[in-house]
Amino acid sequence: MSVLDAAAAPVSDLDPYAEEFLRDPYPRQQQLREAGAVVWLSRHRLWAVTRHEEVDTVLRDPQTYCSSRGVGLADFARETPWRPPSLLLEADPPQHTAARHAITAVLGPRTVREMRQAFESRAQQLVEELVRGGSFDAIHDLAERFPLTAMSDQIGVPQDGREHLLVYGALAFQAFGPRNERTERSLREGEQAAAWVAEHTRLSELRPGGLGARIHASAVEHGFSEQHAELLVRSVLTAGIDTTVIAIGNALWLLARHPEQWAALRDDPSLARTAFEEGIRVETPIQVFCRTTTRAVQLAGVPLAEGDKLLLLLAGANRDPRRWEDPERFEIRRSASGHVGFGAGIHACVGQMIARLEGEAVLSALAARVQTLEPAGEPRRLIHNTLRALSSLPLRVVAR
Ligand code: OVM
Repeated sequence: MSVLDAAAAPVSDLDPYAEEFLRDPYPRQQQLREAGAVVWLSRHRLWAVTRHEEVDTVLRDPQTYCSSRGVGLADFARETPWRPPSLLLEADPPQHTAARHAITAVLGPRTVREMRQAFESRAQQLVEELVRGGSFDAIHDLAERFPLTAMSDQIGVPQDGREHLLVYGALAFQAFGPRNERTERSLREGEQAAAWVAEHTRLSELRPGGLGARIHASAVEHGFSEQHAELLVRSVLTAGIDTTVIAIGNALWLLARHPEQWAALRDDPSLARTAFEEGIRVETPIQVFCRTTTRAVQLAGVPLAEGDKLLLLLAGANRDPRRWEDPERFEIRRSASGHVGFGAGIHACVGQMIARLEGEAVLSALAARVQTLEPAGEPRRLIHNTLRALSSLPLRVVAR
């Protein structure tokens, strides 16, 4: 950015990685959104893209806004990434296209259909147990337990050590932020988890016939080396468990705080899927992702230089009043489709149909079995560079 151009663009010294921002992000995201569609963040020297229309535009133009220079603050053209880049997330066409094909061949509609029965029974079983107990920690006892059992079984990792997937997911997302104390701590505390994940990307460690083994095989069939096949399995282990834990936890928190929305779901469990989607819109698990410009370009009238980093406020876009009526309101009957919580365009979440199936299974099992769902103590918030999540959520339920 030249000195001249700076005058044309709004500037903010808000720090999206400051603790007070992360604790209560929505008023600050709104402030940035009202300052402009594209705002220069002087503290981190990058652009915030604040509104739904422009976030969507950037996500759908991977030629101009690339992923191969990293989708966090680190520019891979200048800095060494903390781990070998993902062949899927941190890649552009044509390399990305090949990786996407290899993985989509496994995670397609047929696979998703075949998982429904197992997910529904596991969700019903867990809910039954929790209803008997009456009160529980919805993060530990439900939001974490469901993906860690049902989805890990599908992937085909052994039971022993699965909890490393939560630590590893949190670490990978932390590292999209700056190398601040949060990132450093996650790197220190995630060392064992990273070793476990690396080991369990290997075909020899994955259950034959499971998603992991099938992705590995599909990758090799698509011409990837053994090592690259392992990297593709790593994508699923990174992004396939922790994210759904958070989305389920956030949905439960929203439902517990909005009794009329809970009542609507209980009275019509077929709303489970849209309720989960609406939860992702208002409490977007992955709050931000970055892109890097491949050329000089104007976005919303703001001139960007080649190599500029853009911080896409996905959560801000999902609450943009230009796109959503009464955006702050959690309304499970609304159509939240078009939200960017799963991204958009060629990089849109490859596991989103599985995520939705998980959310639907958990929420419909609760709706079928529970009369009232209430807070039973103060939730605890995780303060994280990229993720909007709770670490504890005490709930009380009464059977119907
Ligand atoms: C990956 C990946 C994909 C999506 C999200 C993500 C850490 C990682 O390919 O490793 O977040």
